[in-house]
Amino acid sequence: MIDQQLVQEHNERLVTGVEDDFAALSVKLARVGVDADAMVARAKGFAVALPSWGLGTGGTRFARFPGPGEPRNIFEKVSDCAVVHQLGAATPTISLHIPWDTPSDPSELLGFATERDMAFDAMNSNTFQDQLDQPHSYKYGSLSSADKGAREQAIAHNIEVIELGQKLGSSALTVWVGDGSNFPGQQDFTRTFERYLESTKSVYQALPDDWKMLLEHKIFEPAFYSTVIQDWGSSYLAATEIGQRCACLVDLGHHAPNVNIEMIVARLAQFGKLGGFHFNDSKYGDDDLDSGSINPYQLFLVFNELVNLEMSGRPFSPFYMLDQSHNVTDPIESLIYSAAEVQRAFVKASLIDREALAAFQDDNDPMMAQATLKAAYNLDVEPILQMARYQSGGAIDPVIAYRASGYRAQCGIDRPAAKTLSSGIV
Ligand code: AOS
Ligand code: ZN
Ligand code: ZN
Ligand code: ZN
Repeated sequence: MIDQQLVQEHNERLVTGVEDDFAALSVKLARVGVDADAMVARAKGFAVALPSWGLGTGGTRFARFPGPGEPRNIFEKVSDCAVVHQLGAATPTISLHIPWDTPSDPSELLGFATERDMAFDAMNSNTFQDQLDQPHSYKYGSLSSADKGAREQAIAHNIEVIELGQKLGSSALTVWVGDGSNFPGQQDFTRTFERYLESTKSVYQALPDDWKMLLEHKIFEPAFYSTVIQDWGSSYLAATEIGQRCACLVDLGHHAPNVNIEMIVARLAQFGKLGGFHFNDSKYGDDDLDSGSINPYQLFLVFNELVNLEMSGRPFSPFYMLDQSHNVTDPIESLIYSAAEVQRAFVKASLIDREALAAFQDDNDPMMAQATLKAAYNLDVEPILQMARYQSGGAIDPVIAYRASGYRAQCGIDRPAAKTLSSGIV
């Protein structure tokens, strides 16, 4: 990890300015009855999980351009995650992808993570690609495959992921499958969905009582004509059929262009089936760009719904994770920055005057209703985020502190990369 002394010196240089900005913002917020310290406490309580696969440079189907000092195994990934959390103070957990990051000794990995104050979040299974030595191929599907052997293999894999997760202190399984078809007529929609339901029900039977199973839908890709769980409707139907502890996971990049994602969030929340999120941003498809980099207002509107749900008093504990592919940035920097963007949306959404908003809605006053949202969105809450990081022992400006630490350069020395021309694939 980074020498805490360095972080402290960084903070000492900046803290007076932050205190001034925070004092000014506190006065401003007090005028509308908001306690800035309470907002700092809320920001400090916010957490989003890091994806174990997000620490290396991603890639596209065309190429991958690795950076220096990339983590070569799950231990190095956990080390990098610990740095992200040390500086950004918003990412205390890691979401593992199996088998990409299967530990040979789970208790050793748990110990390694615990020493660094990191814990494990939802587990991600992978039946969208074949592994060496696996008897059945997923070329034509996994949990919904017409091939019984492939289905059974996919079920067994998911159960193994649950069992591994139990050893690591996780409490959720996220299931995303690429199952679908590329040609009209290739698959019977109904029979395929029936097979998917039957398989996921078998996985659910192995789910511990205190676990959640999260179904992640995606409109297309890798299948380009039809996808089994292509939308929130299919996801909701499946989650409802499967059982009470099964819920839907919303990845922001998995929708048709212009879809009103925040309304999907509201619908799922209203009927108790909102299980979690994969945060990222996109302009065209499942671009997996950094959260808030393209459409921060949408992110804010999603959090408006989430804060609404929280305030409603209904049971609320969705799993949050960043699901991004970092192609041109240092993944550590992107993850630090993205987590703060998600946290920013959360804080801004917490500032919405909900009583006033409800009154404008009931008065049919669209101008003032949207202005109420914008009043919160347009506030610069950076001093709240800075104060939260400072009080949590993180860095006031985490990306600057990270660069000054020379961590990446040191990794470049400690983790010599194998000389291969690596190609493609996220
Ligand atoms: C795929 O598009 C999904 O976003 C999944 O969450 C997937 O498991 C993850 O992105 C790793 O590839
Ligand atoms: Zn995802
Ligand atoms: Zn995706
Ligand atoms: Zn994505």
